[in-house]
Amino acid sequence: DIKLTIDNIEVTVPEGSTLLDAAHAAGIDIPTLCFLRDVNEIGACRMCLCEVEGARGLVTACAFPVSDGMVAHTNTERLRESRRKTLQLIVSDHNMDCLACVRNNNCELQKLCKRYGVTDTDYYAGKKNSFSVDASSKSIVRDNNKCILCRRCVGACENLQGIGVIGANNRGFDTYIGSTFDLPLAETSCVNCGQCVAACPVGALYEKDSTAEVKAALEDPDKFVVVQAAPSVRVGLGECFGLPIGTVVEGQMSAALHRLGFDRVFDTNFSADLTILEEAHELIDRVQNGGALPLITSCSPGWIKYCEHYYPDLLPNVSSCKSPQQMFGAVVKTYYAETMGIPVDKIVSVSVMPCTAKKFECDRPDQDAAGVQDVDYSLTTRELGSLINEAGIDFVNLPEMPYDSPLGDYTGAGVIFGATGGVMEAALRTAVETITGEELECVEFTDVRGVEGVKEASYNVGGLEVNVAVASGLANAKKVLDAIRSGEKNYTFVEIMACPGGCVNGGGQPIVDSSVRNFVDVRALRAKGLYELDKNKPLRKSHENPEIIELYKSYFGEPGSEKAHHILHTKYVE
Ligand code: HC0
Ligand code: SF4
Repeated sequence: DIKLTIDNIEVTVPEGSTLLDAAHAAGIDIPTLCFLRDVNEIGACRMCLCEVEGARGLVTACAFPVSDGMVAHTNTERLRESRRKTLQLIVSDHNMDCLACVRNNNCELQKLCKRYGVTDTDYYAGKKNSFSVDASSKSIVRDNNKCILCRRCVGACENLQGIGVIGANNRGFDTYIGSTFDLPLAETSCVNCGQCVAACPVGALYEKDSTAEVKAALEDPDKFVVVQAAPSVRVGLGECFGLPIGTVVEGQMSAALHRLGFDRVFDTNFSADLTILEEAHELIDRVQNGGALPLITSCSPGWIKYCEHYYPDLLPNVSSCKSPQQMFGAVVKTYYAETMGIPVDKIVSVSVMPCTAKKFECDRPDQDAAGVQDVDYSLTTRELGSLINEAGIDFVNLPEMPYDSPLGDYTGAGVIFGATGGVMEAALRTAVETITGEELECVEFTDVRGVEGVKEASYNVGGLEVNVAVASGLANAKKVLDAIRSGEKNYTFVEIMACPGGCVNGGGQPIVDSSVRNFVDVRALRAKGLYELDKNKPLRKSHENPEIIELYKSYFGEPGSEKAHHILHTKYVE
């Protein structure tokens, strides 16, 4: 351990800590802008400069290792003046269009300007850069007029996802963040994951907003507007209303969606259960009949696009199952429309997802079981938060409401989809019972839980050796995919989620300030909420969901039936 003094307080911290860590341990928040742990550790923005007695000049706290007996100061007038200057320089080349900004009130630059009393936005008045906004992508908008060149987005794309389609172009005053050859984002290999959006401290990156279209549908008396909400939204949405990270707000969310005027409020967890029936069937079929193995999950649209760009040779391994979002949309416009006698062209199908890539997924080809798009609009958790806020709904104090039935009931297996390893565990619960014909003694497959980037396990299932791997974050997925490609690993079943930690940490979830994200594991806190929900469910295996049993009995017949294939499965493009 190391003992040091920060702002007249004695602190003891583990070896290897930086001054930023040590100050945090002492309850002091040193301001940062470019530093995002494990994403961008370049020590470039100079916001975190501090004084260390005996050191030459000021030090960058985010990178400076502490040592025994060190004496540091984080809040002297010299430092405050330096931070003011840094901020003044940034805002002098920023369009300061705060009122029209999606990050108004949730912007790290705005917060720091307030904290250091920077109000003179033209202190260094002069030429400002002016950029056109890149709205080419179906998921992400890039507005360089707000960019502060912190490079957190660049780090997210490169280090978390291993993609690196955005980087700094030009030099000096002309520097801007863009794609190679300045291509529109839609023409690059961007997979729409939104990890760059979640990393952005300001309003330079945000999702393509679909709230106007959804509000118009809700106002239209001729439309029957249904909504489904993804597993992870219920452990993220509360953050939009000041609740602690990972708070479960399932019942409040249903109540809010009803109040917003949706005609039916359904649950993607239901179709997660449905996905398991189809995917477990596909797995068993491939194992027994010599199909392409490993089978790889298909529910994460960022991962699908990545596979199409970088591993097209592995597309035969990817499950043909549509994602739960798309299965839901397909079931609403076929089974539900037919059973309830609602004309398909009256139905507007909306989803709420922790994801930006789901917007892209809605528009993919062969996602139109009833001849029209399965899902019409996909909103992020943040967009739903803004609709609820605009409606003046007192979210935190809302009396809880259940989800509508049918298509609203789920088992514990469906809800854990949102955490990395959840789809694997849910599939194992069903596949193992199907193969062995015996009831599982313990439904918890803890080897595949947790936030590690790559997890592996082996199970003996009725004499059959089943090797599984789970990867989240595309840089981690790459390791698993390369091992499959080279033949080094012999997996039976592989789960891949594009975002690190899975959907709970999706690019559409509420954005967590770096001053928090640098010190807590947001992924683990949100995942905990999902596993709690699972634990408290009376039914924890997808094939025991009574609404799913009924759906097969009255409509699809068996998992993998011709009708199921037509409605619930899809193809990919090489
Ligand atoms: Fe997910 Fe999904 S679990 S991708 O991670 O599989 O976005 O939460 O809705 O579709 O269910 C996201 C989350 C979903 C889907 C489900 C899957
Ligand atoms: Fe990179 Fe994902 Fe952002 Fe696209 S959406 S630029 S892949 S981080």
